[in-house]
Amino acid sequence: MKGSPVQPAPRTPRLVVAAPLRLEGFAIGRADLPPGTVIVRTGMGPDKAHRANRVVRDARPDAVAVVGLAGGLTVETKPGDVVVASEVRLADGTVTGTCPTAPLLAGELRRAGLRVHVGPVVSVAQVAVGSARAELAATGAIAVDMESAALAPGAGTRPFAVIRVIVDTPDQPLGRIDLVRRGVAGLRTINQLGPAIRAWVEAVSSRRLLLAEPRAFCAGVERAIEVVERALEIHGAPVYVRKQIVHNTHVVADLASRGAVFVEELDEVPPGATVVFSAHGVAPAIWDEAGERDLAVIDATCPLVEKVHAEARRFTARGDTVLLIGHSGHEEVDGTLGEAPGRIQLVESAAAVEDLEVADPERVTYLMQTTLAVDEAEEVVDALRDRFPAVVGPGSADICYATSNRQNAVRRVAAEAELVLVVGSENSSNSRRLVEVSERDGVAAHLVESVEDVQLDWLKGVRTVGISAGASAPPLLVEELTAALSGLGSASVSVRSVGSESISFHLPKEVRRPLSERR
Ligand code: 0K2
Ligand code: SF4
Repeated sequence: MKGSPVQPAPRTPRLVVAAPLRLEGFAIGRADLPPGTVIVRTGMGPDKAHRANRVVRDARPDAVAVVGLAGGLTVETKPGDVVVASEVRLADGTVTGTCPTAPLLAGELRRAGLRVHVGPVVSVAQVAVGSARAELAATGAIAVDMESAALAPGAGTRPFAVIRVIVDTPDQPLGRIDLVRRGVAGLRTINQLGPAIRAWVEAVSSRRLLLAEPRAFCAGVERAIEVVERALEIHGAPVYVRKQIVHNTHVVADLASRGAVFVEELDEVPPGATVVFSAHGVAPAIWDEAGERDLAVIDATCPLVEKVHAEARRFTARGDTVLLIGHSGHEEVDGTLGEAPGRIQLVESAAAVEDLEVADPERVTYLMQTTLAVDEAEEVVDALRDRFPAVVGPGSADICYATSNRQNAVRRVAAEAELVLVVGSENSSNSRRLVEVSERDGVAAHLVESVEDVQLDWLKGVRTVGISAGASAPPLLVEELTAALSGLGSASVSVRSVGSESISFHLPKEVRRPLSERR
């Protein structure tokens, strides 16, 4: 009987767990680890760990994890917390191994309900207490053990992880009674690490990573961020910003750490203060309110959003029925609708077109939110044309260059990938559209704020991953994601480009010359 050849089931990568102490080995051995896992008890201290590397290598691992207890070095690391090493170092600062997948493991462990820290782990030859701990902490290490740095070379180029459970800290040293109580609690926590380690191992594979180009920051977002940065430089902190300057939690947290104060409404801004309006634009009523409160406004509205506002003013002024294709409740939509309250109707879908009531079907104009999915918006326009043959509008030109370019690029990678990851925040319209267009092209796709949001089971059996980022997502987050995925096995990273972008926008006059350039 003819038939396609039977493919052998993919082999689960072989994990070797190095556990220094017998009790640590026992605790992780009872965890839910992948079948075939080899546990090597290395013995305590760097010399024994170093000798154990031969046993680790002889087990022919596809991935190596060091699991055990450790001491915390920072005030944030509490007994019972889990530390996932970003790198392992000797006391003299020599880095013996890096762990690029640490944020992936940390995310998995946090979702399992554990308190997790990611950072350098330093390995010492003798138990460090008192001032020795303080000196180690001053190097930036967050935990101390005696074996991990010596075990890193045993992993070679294979995926390598170090997961340690904290039993003592500088302000909570181990007394005799604590030793037993915290030791037992720590071993119980080690026992809970199994599912995350299993997911990590099952995600180990060689992979192709395809970067969609363009991706991440657009010109309007770069401008908006620079407006806040320059306002801080010129006026000093605090500078108030109405709403999130762009819809990205990392951008907002970074600017907040530098003195920007984000408010929902203008009544939270002290009279006479400086306030920045976000990239998404505001209704004229907000400008009026700012005037009444004597606020100094710096407008970071993207010029391409402002273009749609101008169209709204022009078309309503000439008496057209204006239809705005967009998503209810989005700030940009609120701003555009506010140009002519009650005279612009929102249309959210093709299905909603039949319910529209217009005064004169011969005088209907439509506009669009700048961050819609091009294919969905075209469906709405087709429905409008069917119902109102005389309708006029911008085609899909209100959807900005950055939105449509990122959609074209993500479709390009989706055509080759089994999984698409889009970096962006949940409330970012354009980022969410990138996920949706990928899904409509038949590919599994997920929106992630950062590496830690990537669930390792998404990667199981996946050999080609497409990566993009919304217009409000910092490029650095894409680099971090690519680095973490590359740590799961040999990876080839290549770009799939649909063209480059060279657009930039002038800054508002209020911030064109920052303080540092003034005499
Ligand atoms: O995509 P959204 O409109 O939700 O906004 P962000 O994620 O902030 O992206 C920047 C676009 C701002 C205006 O179009
Ligand atoms: Fe401007 Fe488009 Fe960027 Fe929005 S996504 S800020 S409209 S360039």
